[in-house]
Amino acid sequence: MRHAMLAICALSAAATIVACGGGGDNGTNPPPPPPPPPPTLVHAARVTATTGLAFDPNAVSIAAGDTIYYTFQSVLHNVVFDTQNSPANVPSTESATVKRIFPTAGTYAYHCSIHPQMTGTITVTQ
Ligand SMILES: [Cu+2]
Repeated sequence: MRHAMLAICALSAAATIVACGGGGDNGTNPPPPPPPPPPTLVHAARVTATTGLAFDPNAVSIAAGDTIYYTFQSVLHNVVFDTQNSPANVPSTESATVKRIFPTAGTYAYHCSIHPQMTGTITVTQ
């Protein structure tokens, strides 16, 4: 019994080169992706209770809901608020940072009870 010879056809080496038409610019480019959303803004300001016995800066304006970071240098200070409905006073602290949030518009005066000449004001706008 003779087996049928399978003819194996080698693919032609003549590759068909399909030239891509370069002239297809007809305004169909996809739109650019939208820009990423802006980062969440953190509203905060810093007040430093300095070794020079001052609050620096001693007047700060922020918006309601913003945070003040009180940074205490290497001298013991505190923050005693003189205004009704202020955030909690900051007990005597050194070499640390304590934050207070001001949720309500108003003008908040404060001082350091250890150094009465140290005074400051936080003005909170709506
Ligand atoms: Cu002080």
